[in-house]
Amino acid sequence: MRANLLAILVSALSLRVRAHGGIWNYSIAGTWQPGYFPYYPAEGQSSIQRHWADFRPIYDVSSPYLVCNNPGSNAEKYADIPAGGEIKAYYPGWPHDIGAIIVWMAYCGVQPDACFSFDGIGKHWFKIRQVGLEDGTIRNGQWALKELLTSNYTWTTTIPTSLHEGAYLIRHEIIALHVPYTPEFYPECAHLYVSGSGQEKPSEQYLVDITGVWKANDPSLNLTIYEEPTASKTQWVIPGPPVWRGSVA
Ligand SMILES: *[C@@H]1O[C@H](CO)[C@@H](O)[C@H](O)[C@H]1NC(C)=O
Ligand SMILES: *[C@@H]1O[C@H](CO)[C@@H](O)[C@H](O)[C@H]1NC(C)=O
Ligand SMILES: *[C@@H]1O[C@H](CO)[C@@H](O)[C@H](O)[C@H]1NC(C)=O
Ligand SMILES: [Cu+2]
Repeated sequence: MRANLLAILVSALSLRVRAHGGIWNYSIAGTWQPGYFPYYPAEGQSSIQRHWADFRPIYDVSSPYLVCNNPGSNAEKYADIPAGGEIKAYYPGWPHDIGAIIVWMAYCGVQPDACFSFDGIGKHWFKIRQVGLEDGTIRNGQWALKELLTSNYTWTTTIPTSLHEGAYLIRHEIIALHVPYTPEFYPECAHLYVSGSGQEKPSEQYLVDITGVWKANDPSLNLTIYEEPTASKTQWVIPGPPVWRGSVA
């Protein structure tokens, strides 16, 4: 019954929302974790993922929804992962092949449930992985999103081994660049508790406020991939701070 309803809902909705998407599930240190499903009522769902309303992108770079999507309200639970562990994000499909994927974290606090009282606003966020244009030209080259399309719509990230233990938000962000002068941001967040003996935290130079990190006039974001001189460039500068990897490889 529920499965049928889901099938009907998804096929009806896909007519309108085909062009967009988001993360549906995570595999965390080998354990499968359902995501929050935006087209069901929040009631009855239990997920490590913060709530999001629909598959549409965020356009406004100063919107609080850029942090953990709209509305970005709390998950119901968190997942345990050791520092150095792997997190895989599964998308149910992805339609765009030009753009970057950036994975971020923010420290919520020492208690395992600290993210339930942390809104993610402020200078707390650091990158742990970023992939933009890997090879070729802006118009036709190998982008992170092309890699996503040929990897079972799965994006794998390792939690830095030396990261101090504690509760963290993890935020996956797709930046799609196929619409001229209109970058699309697709963020989703999940609650984690990272364990381990690591002692490191990223220093100031790695930390940013998400509502403020992107500039609407940044030439890496406000561009058209279809016209010269941009189309045939072989470099695309990934905006924002450097990636924090910690001192242990
Ligand atoms: C994946 O997430 C979707 C959406 O929340 C959910 O319907 C499905 O049951 C999940 N699959 C698994 C294996 O957890
Ligand atoms: C591809 O991803 C789906 C989840 O979206 C998963 O159920 C399936 O096992 C994955 N296949 C492979 C080969 O990893
Ligand atoms: C983006 O670039 C276009 C074309 O150069 C320009 O007209 C527009 O004002 C720019 N937008 C922003 C927000 O800077
Ligand atoms: Cu789209």
